[in-house]
Amino acid sequence: MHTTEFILVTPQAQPHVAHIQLNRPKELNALNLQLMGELRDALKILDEDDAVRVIVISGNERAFAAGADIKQMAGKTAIDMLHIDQFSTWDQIRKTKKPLIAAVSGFALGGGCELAMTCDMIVASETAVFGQPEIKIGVMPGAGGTQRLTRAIGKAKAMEMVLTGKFMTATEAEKHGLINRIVPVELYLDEAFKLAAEIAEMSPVAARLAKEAVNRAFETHLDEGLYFERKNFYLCFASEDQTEGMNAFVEKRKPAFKGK
Ligand code: CO8
Repeated sequence: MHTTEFILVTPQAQPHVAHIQLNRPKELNALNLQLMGELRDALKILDEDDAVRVIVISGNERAFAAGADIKQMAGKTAIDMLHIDQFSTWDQIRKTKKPLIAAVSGFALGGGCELAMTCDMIVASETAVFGQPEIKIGVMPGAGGTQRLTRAIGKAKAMEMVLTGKFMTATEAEKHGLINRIVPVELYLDEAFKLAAEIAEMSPVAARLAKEAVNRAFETHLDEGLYFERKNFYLCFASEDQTEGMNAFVEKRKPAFKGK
């Protein structure tokens, strides 16, 4: 793994589970370009590492991430932003094949909320707050917030959050389907790792194909999504893990998945 300044990477935080911690605590993990580049590179390496099956991304208790780095963006013109092309980094993160779990405590705002929503699941501490407050600084969400938030919590709530910049508590976020669960703050990381461990026991082949298929639900019409799901379902039957998983069931034993 490369040396990183703004993230901490533990490839085997527990068996088959990697941990990336966003680590700019004084700036509430504001997502500057370097941090995002480090995150993209780390995810690519972990995605290619056969020993890793699930990746947990967290911040710290006070902040998952308080958004894009406003200080870095403040003086930029539209053409600067076009040349910087930061969203190609986000596009690559989105292509991560392994399941990503965001462990969120404290602020998940702007790009921080968008990063959590780019993950496949969100485990939140009871102190977590979610928001797209960009409107308050004269802009709007740019890394998928208008799309992912709307799909997750519905138009009315998403519109209100995006147009007023109001935050949503963890309790509201759970009620509206944005997150998987809320736990006391001292347990949020453990809970994310517990969920990761559960997924890491499954066939990595099936997990990859299933993740792709669930994501299609957001990206396409039902007909095409069902077609895509079916193709991936058939593809599972080309894996040794499928034979192992089904035989283990018949033989009443625990399967030993190999990711093949
Ligand atoms: N960018 C840069 N610095 C930040 C950011 C940020 N987003 N958020 C906090 N900080 C810094 C503060 O400036 C402060 O630094 P300093 O000590 O040097 O003054 C330090 O972190 C601590 O913050 P506060 O003193 O403000 O802490 P409070 O507890 O008083 O307030 C808040 C916490 C409410 C989270 C407050 O810091 C805040 O409102 N932050 C900005 C939130 C925001 O507007 N986020 C959206 C940013 S725009 C965006 O995300 C666009 C996304 C699209 C592109 C995505 C690409 C990555």
